[in-house]
Amino acid sequence: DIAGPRDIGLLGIPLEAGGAVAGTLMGPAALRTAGLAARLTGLGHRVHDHGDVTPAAVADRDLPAELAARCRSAGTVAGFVRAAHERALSILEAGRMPVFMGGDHSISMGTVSAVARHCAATGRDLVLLWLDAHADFNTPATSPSGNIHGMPVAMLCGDESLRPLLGEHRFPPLAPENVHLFGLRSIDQEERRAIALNGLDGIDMRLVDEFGVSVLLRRILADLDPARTHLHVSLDVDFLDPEVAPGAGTPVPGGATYREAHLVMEMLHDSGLVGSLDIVELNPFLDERGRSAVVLAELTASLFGRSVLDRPAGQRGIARAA
Ligand code: EXY
Ligand code: MN
Ligand code: MN
Ligand code: MN
Repeated sequence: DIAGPRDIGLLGIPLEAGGAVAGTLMGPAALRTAGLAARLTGLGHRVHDHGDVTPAAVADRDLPAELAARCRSAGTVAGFVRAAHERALSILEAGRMPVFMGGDHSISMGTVSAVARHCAATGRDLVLLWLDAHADFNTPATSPSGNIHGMPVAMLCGDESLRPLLGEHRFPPLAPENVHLFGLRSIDQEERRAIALNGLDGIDMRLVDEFGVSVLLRRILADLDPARTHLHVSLDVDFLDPEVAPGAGTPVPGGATYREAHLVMEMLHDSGLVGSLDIVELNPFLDERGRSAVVLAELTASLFGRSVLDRPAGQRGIARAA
């Protein structure tokens, strides 16, 4: 339950090789410059900054030829993913709540796989909330771009062709029904088919417009038990509308408003279910005077309890009301 003060472990994963546009390697630095740690200590949490990962030395030739041929910079991405996995595990095993700072969305192949191992070891059910304009559910065989940041969800759901990126590390694949893609508005044809075929919960902006984020989030959270559930939130900056957060390498119009994003975080805080967070795809090179970095830092503060008014205990946890 993240209602009380938490021991938070920050970890930077400065990876840009998973995407087409350079710049996300500066993401961790921008989030630190936006005062992420101070915003969390200001809420009474204890924050330990573990610095940035040092990637393992992996070359394309160390990977299956087909994987290296179909995926851009597969060796480089693999080096960061393996390092992220190892460092993430040690933060979790130290009993700290990890906040992973990307870096492109490929980092989640390392972070979420570590969370999956930790949950299996501690007997908790892992539920994934993927806040993103994109499904990130391509495989090397279906990807239109070969960019690995469009594939992490497929890997986490057990796609065998992507597993070599993690090297000798193993993890229990996520159950597709526990994967909630939220904010969708740009999906490739093959992804669309695969989402339906695999039974992932896809929530597109059409549903957000019709029902609103609170109803849709409450539906996801309603029957989850904080005693058994570890909810991992993976926040892609392009979940937000490009007008709100321009520092994104794959922007898509029609994203979440500033308040919709904060409401999601405020409800997640009240649910007491969140055990770990990724903040990814921030590209400071495309940002405007750090605006997107500040928005992401503010959203993280909302996830950790920043609110305008004190809510009487009775009113908290509204996210879980039927
Ligand atoms: N679906 C497209 C692809 O696979 O190339 C675009 C993916 C964008 C991924 C960014 C991280 O969200
Ligand atoms: Mn734990
Ligand atoms: Mn993404
Ligand atoms: Mn995205």
